[in-house]
Amino acid sequence: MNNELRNIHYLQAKEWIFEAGRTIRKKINDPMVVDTKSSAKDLVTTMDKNTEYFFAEKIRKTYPDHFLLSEEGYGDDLDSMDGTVWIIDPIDGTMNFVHQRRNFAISVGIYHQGVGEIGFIYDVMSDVLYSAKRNNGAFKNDEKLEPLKKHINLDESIIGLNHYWLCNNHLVDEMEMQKLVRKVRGTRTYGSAALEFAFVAEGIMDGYLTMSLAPWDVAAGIIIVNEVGGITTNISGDPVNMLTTNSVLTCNPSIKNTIINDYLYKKK
Ligand code: 2AM
Ligand code: CA
Ligand code: CA
Ligand code: CA
Repeated sequence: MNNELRNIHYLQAKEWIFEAGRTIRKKINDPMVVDTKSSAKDLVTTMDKNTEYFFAEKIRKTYPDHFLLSEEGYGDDLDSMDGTVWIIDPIDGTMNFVHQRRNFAISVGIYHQGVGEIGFIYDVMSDVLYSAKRNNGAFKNDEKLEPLKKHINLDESIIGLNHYWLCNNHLVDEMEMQKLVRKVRGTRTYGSAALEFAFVAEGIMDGYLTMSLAPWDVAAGIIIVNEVGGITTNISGDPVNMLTTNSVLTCNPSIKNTIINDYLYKKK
C-alpha cells in the first residue's frame, strides 16, 4: 500500500472510530440487551452488533473492493489475506462493557496483501486512541510512543495474563506458569486483549500472554506493538496467522525467548 493511500485510509478509519465511539458513549447507560454465545461467559450485546454493522456499511459503501474480517457476523468469509482487509472487533472487552461500562475498546486493523498497514485501538470511555501506520511509529492520541527499552529483565517486568494459565490446561504446564508469576515483578489482567496490546506498546506492561485469540483481537495490536519495536508470536514463537485463532505472546523482544523457552513448554 502506498503512503498516500495509507494516509487516506488512516484518516477515514479514524473518523469512523470516533463516530462509533461517540454513539457508544451516548448510549452507555441505556438498558443493555445481553446474549451469550459459546458459553455463559461469552457475551454479546446489541451494541457489539450495531457497532460492527456501522463499520461494515461504511466500508462496503466507501471501499467496495475491500474485505472485512470481524467478530459478530457482518464480515466476509475469507480464506486468504489477498487485497485490502479490514479486521475489526467492534467491542473488545464485552464483559467489561457489560459489567463495568468501561475498559473496552474498538479495534481496527487494515492489512494489505497480508501486511499490517494501519492499526487503531480506541479506549472508548477514556477517549484515548492508540494508532499506528507501518513504518511511521505509534501514537497515543497525538503523542508519539517511545521505542520499547532495549533491554529489560524478566524480574523487572509486568506481564498481562489471565488466571486460566494457572489452572490445569492443555497448552502449558501450570506449575511452570506459577514459576513465571513468581519470577516477574507483577501480573495484570485487564480483560481486553486490544487494550493489553496497547499497554505493551505504551511500555506500561512488558508483555501479554493469551491462550486463544481471534484475528480481530490482535490485528491492530500487532501493528501498534511492532511500531515501537515489540514482537508478537504464538506461544511456540511462530508468526500469528490472521485467518485462524492463535495463542499469543506480545512483548518486549528481550524477554521473549526466556518466556517461551523457560516457561511455555508442556512438560511430559
Ligand atoms: P471480546 O470481548 O471481544 O470477546 C478477554 O480476556 C479477552 O479475550 C477479550 O479481548 C475478549 O474479546 C477475548 N476473547 C476471545 N475469545 C473469547 C471468548 N470465547 N470468550 C470471551 N472472551 C474472548
Ligand atoms: Ca466476543
Ligand atoms: Ca475481542
Ligand atoms: Ca468483541
